[in-house]
Amino acid sequence: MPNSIDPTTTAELLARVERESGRTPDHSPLDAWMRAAAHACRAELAERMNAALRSDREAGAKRVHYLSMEFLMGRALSNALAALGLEPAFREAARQAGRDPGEILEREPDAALGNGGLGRLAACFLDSMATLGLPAFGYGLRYEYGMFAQRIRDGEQVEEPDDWLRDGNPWELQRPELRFEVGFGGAVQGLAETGTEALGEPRRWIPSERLHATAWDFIVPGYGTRRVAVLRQWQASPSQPIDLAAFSRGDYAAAGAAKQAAERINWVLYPDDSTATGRRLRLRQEYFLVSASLQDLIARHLEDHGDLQSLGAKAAIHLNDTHPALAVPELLRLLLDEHAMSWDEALAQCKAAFSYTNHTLLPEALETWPVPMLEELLPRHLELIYALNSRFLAQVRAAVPGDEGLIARVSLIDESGQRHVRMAPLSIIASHKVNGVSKLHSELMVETIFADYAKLLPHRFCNVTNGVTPRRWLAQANAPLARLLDQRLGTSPDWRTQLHRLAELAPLATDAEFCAQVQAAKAHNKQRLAARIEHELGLCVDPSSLFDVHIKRIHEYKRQLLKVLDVVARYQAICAAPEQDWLPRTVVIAGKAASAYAVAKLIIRLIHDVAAVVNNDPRVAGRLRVVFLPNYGVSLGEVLFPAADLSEQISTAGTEASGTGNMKFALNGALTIGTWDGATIEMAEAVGREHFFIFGLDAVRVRDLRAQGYEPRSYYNNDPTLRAVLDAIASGAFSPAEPDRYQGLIARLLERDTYLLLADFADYRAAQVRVDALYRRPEAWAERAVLNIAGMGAFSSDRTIRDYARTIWAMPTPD
Ligand code: 26V
Repeated sequence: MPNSIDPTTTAELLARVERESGRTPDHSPLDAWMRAAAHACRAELAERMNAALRSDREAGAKRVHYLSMEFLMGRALSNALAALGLEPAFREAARQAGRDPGEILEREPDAALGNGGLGRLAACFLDSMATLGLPAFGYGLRYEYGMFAQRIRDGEQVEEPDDWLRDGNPWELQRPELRFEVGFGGAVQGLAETGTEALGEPRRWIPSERLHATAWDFIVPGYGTRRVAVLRQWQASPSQPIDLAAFSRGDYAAAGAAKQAAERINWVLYPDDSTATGRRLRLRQEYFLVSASLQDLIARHLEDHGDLQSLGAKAAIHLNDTHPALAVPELLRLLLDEHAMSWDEALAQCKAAFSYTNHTLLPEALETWPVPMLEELLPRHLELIYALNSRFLAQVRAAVPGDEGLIARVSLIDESGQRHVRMAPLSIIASHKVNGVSKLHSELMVETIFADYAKLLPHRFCNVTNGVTPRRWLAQANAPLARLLDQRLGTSPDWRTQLHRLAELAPLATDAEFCAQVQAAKAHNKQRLAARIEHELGLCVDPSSLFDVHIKRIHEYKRQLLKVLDVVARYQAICAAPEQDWLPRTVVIAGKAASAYAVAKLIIRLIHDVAAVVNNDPRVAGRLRVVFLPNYGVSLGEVLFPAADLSEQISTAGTEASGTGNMKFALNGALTIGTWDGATIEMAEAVGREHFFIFGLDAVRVRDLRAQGYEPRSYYNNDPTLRAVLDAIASGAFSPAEPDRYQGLIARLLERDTYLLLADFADYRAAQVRVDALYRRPEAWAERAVLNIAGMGAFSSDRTIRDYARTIWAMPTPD
């Protein structure tokens, strides 16, 4: 990595800024600077992409194709500069023109083409695949509007469109030569007549609507290598952009209808709620993604290898959740109908190529599609799903005779009400491997939602625990800590690519000087966050207070509401004994609620109502502050994770599949208060459970409590602290203008409490007392912070990708 300033590169960059903006660099707008720097990186990346694709082709290399409806990439410039070794030249050029490099970087909008964990995981994976030199394509959609921008008005979430492409995207490379046709609707012509046996025969689908898919490439640099990964995002256009006959009649709506229908595909990312509205468009998006991607990879395979006999051996196709599961019938269709392969051979190729990751156990998030909708939009695919199903059920009947209950449960078709196709089973039976994303999640997956399939196909299921890229989440986000690691560990080999080297820090946990340096880095990051809070919200927070941070999508199972109950209890305790020596805390919460998720939105409102009361009460001044930072996303996360003292991971045990924020916090030296859930378990095991603040019921106890009949009201009756908290909220203590605003929310807790907040409340409070006590001993706290960092070596997405390469994709494992 060149760390010195290259004067030629600096001069080139200055010249580029001038050429692109038509003004001298000291007068060029910051946006022009950002774009010029991005274009400079893109030019270099395009060369590297070309070299990588050529050498992979010459080597006949196996490739992985990561199909995902979401890639939450965030900003790209800082990461690209670091990977290309251009950062010193960039800073120097900015300096010479009297510009602040940080301000230039801030001009770049986030590419927020994802909802949360699943989309960000895909982005970390691309970074690791590039860095490991694994030949890889990410395939997604080029959404015009990403995750909505969250504004807060009078304490309530307001969604605004995220118009991230408004000024163009300096990173993307349009590939007009990569164009494929994608059909919808119409009918299927029989080359043979229907009937079970004929279902595997080639048929001709005549779609009634034809769109074109064109590729836009975003090149992902690897770190410390010339290798790159390619994120290929599809853009739809109509095959007939204008109906001239309709235009001549003056019927402009009809004249432009095809164009509009095409443009809708790329319109906007769907939020992660399972509401039924607009579902048809979502299905069209999913099919558009998989059809274009498979046609692209088949064309490349034919160029490289001549025929499709080796498709499954040379192309790994990974389904990021079931959102791209239509790839299964689409690949079958392409092989059978377009490439004249036999049924058995086509199915064998599918199984060799496909693998599938499940990211949630929540039943409401398991995708199904109404049969009539599939029949209308994708008639040939529905036939193929039936064909797959009848063969699969025949095998099940042979293996387990006489169990029609089992047949109904494992069928690809849910016949319990209106008929639906179940997308997870479709993905399972056509894949060679199915994985969960943490040890606990993978165990629960085969014990609960996929229990029947796991009995029938025991070798298909496995675990690959998630990870995060240390380049973004440590090197880029936390410059002071990164510098310190460079000093202490050196850079050969670089911890940025060999994260297990963090283990070498463990002996330094008792080194007073090192601990002081770690604390100084933390203090710096807390100052930065405090400044951001003051700038955005006009709120002063004390950087020496304990920063207690809960950031993630707002979901009932993630229990932001439990955090609020804890805050209210603390508030009441301080008010009751103001003379006591309370440890000052700043509670920071951030996260978006899906637009149709009313309870999640109400929780955001409650956080604001509680914050308004707490932050304006002189009795708690200097001891408790509550901050909600709007518009949580990748870039805000890069400020929040490094500034946290305490990481809140408080989901009901058994509900958070893995979590990845938990890893980002610990990597940046925060201690975790959390339940025994997801990957937090493996983190605690790596660091030492005694260094975590674990509380609450574990997954087994959660199951048992539910089975024996959970009665939330008994906790209310028996715990005066809890009762006072719930009574205050329900009676309008935090919403005096509308006292019954939260009555329904509290009634839900008392009557049902699906996520067992009341059962875990007392133990959560007890754990928070332990947190306070440790924070009063800064050396002891710092020691644990260092041990946490030292234990995070295994949670690099490089390790995750090596696991996938070895156990699922059967690709040479990069070292
Ligand atoms: C659900 C839906 C439902 C319908 C519309 C679109 C949509 C989009 C996203 C989702 C949620 C997918 C599940 C998910 O994000 N799971 C998270 O995956 C992370 C990475 O594996 C994991 O760390 C989190 O624990 C898990 O909640």
